[in-house]
This record gives sequence, C-alpha cells and structure tokens, in this order.
Amino acid sequence: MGRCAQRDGVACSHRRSDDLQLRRCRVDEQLSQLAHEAPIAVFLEECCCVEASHTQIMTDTALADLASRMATARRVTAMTGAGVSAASGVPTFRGADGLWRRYRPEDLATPVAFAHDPSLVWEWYAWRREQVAACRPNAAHNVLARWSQHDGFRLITQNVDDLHGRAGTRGLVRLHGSIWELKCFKPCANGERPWRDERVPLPEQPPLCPHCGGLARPAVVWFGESLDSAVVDRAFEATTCDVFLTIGTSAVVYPAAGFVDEARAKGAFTVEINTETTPASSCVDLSLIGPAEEILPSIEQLLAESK
Ligand code: BJW
Ligand code: ZN
Repeated sequence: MGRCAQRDGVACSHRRSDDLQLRRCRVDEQLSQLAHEAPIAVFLEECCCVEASHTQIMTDTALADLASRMATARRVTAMTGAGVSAASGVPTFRGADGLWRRYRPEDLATPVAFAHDPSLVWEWYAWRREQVAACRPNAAHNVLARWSQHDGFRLITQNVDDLHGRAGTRGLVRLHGSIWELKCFKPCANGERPWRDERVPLPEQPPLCPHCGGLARPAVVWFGESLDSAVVDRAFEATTCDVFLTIGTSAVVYPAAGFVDEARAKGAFTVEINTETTPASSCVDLSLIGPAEEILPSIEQLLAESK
C-alpha cells in the first residue's frame, strides 16, 4: 500500500490499495463523519485512490448538507481571497503563478518599500490595474453577488480588484482596500480620505495628491499597516453567523485569517472552498477542495432545488 500520490497532504490520508473493500470503508467512514459533523475534506477533483462514484456520493452528500444548513441559516457570512478572482484571470499572490513568486512583498507592498522607490511600486500597481481592468467577474463573484441581495448575508473580501463590486455585491466589507482608489502618502489633511481613479493608464506616474502635490499611493493595506478599524469591526461583527464560508484564500494573512476560527468559536458551521488545502483546512467543519467558480454555482443550484 502506498501513499496517494496525487494528494499526499493533510486532508488526503487515503492509501492506495487494490482492496476495493478497504477503499469503500474509507468512503463510508467519511460519509458517517459527515453525518456526525466531524471535520471532513471532500475533493471535488477526482482523487486517484477513491472510486469516482464514491467521490461523487461524498461530494453530493456534503453539498446537500451545506445547502440545507444555508437554507435554514439566519446569517451566512463569506470571506474571499484571491482564488475567487483566479478564474477571471487575476493572478493570486502565493500560488504557482502567484504575484509573490515574481516579486518579494517586502520590495513592493510595504510603506518602507514605497518610500524607498515609489516609481517601482507604482509600476507594479499600474501593471496590475491594467490587468484587472481587462478582467470580468466570474461565476463565483456572480453567485456571491446574488446571495448578497438577501438580508443576513455578508461578504468580506481581502481582494483589492473590486470584481465583487462589479458583480453587484451589496454591503461588501473590503478589508485591504482597492487598487482603484488612491490616497496621499504623507498624508496631508485632505488626502487621507481615498479618492477613486479608474483611469488606465494614470496620466502621471507616479501620481500626485491633488491636495498637497505630494506623492499619492494606492489606497490598499500593506504589510505592517493597520486595517481600518471600522472595517475590521464590521468584519468581526459578521463572524457572528450560522454558516461561515472561507473561499479562495491561503489563510495566512492576519487579521483576515483569524475570522474563520472566530466564527467557529461563536458556533458557526465553517466551510472552506479552495483548490488546495490551507492552514484553515483542518480547523473547519467542511473542507471542499475544488474551484470556487464551480462549487458556488453547485451550492446555489441545490439551494434553488430545496425551495
Ligand atoms: C482557489 C482558486 C479557485 C486558487 N477557487 N480557490 C506574525 C504572525 C501573525 C501576523 C503577523 C506576523 N508578522 C506580521 C504579521 C501581520 C501581517 C501578517 O499577517 N503577515 C503574515 C504573512 C504572517 N499582517 C499585516 O501586516 C496586516 N496588518 C496588521 O496586522 O496590522 C497590525 C500589525 C502590524 C504589524 C505587525 C503586527 C500586527 C496587513 C495585511 C495586509 C495584506 N496586504 C496584501 C496586499 C494588499 C495590496 C495589494 O494587493 O497590493 O493583501 S498581502 C496579500 O495577501 C493581499 C491579500 O489580500 C492577502 C491574502 O492573500 P489571499 O487572498 O489569501 O491570496 P493567496 O494568493 O495567498 O491565496 C489564494 C488561494 O486561492 C490559494 O490558497 C489557492 O489555493 C486558492 N485558489 N484558485 C478556489 N479557482
Ligand atoms: Zn496630500
């Protein structure tokens, strides 16, 4: 018996075996875990060591259970990260093609880096603004935008691309700001409040503060900077809910990474949707391994059928 080559990680403890009965037992075991609400990982991509039909049963059961919880929940909160925009063509930060693979964050996403070389940092942001401008919201953004029309649904995002907004999301909590907003770097009295500028390219590089003529910066939250306290309060308040979904985030950047634990500690049923396992995977009640742009429409479909 060898380890599953495809997923030799925390969430996949399956062992390769020619013994079909053993494989069945493992699936049965996971199904019964689900019934008893123990943490469980469900792979929506085919796993080499579980028969496809069994993987499908696990997936269907997990999704049906989640949909029924969401249908009866008074409050549902979702928190998203860069993975939600991956299908739109926006690079993630830490994946194989992630932004941090080509640039060191400490070179680009800190106030010290900006003070040291504002032109370099603005070059990076100008490139990203150009890239995001050509992207459209995908099925994941669209499902979340439709859910946001219901009272009791909250969406917190770490993303700065504004694709949730463009999909029509209501009451969005943006933890890390927006690349479409600028503020004064100093900041001067009037330049502390961000202003919106969606021009691509910006007419001046680096752009200047219209109030004091000093350097303007992207109105995003860099490493070592505090998040807006009112925004954090809203996000924290949203962790009081019946179901909390953490979607497409590597769950390593705080304070965002702590919200799922906070929600679980307050009694929420916690769910992760991600193409890979993360530090959150072993802590949530249900870990759905697969693309958000496929899983969210499946959940939406099940919710519609349950009406
Ligand atoms: C899919 C998919 C598909 C792919 N479907 N899934 C030591 C311990 C604890 C904390 C700290 C510490 N040292 C310092 C800190 C604090 C620091 C921190 O957390 N650092 C950690 C890295 C350790 N945090 C801060 O500094 C924050 N401020 C703060 O805490 O203030 C108080 C304080 C200050 C100083 C010291 C201590 C406290 C500020 C954080 C700001 C983060 N800013 C950035 C840049 C924003 C601007 C910009 O974009 O340019 O925000 S960093 C970057 O990471 C960006 C993101 O919002 C954030 C999170 O990334 P995300 O969204 O999770 O993306 P990825 O790429 O990491 O993951 C994508 C995931 O999607 C992957 O898992 C894929 O598998 C998955 N995926 N396709 C579903 N189709
Ligand atoms: Zn200014």
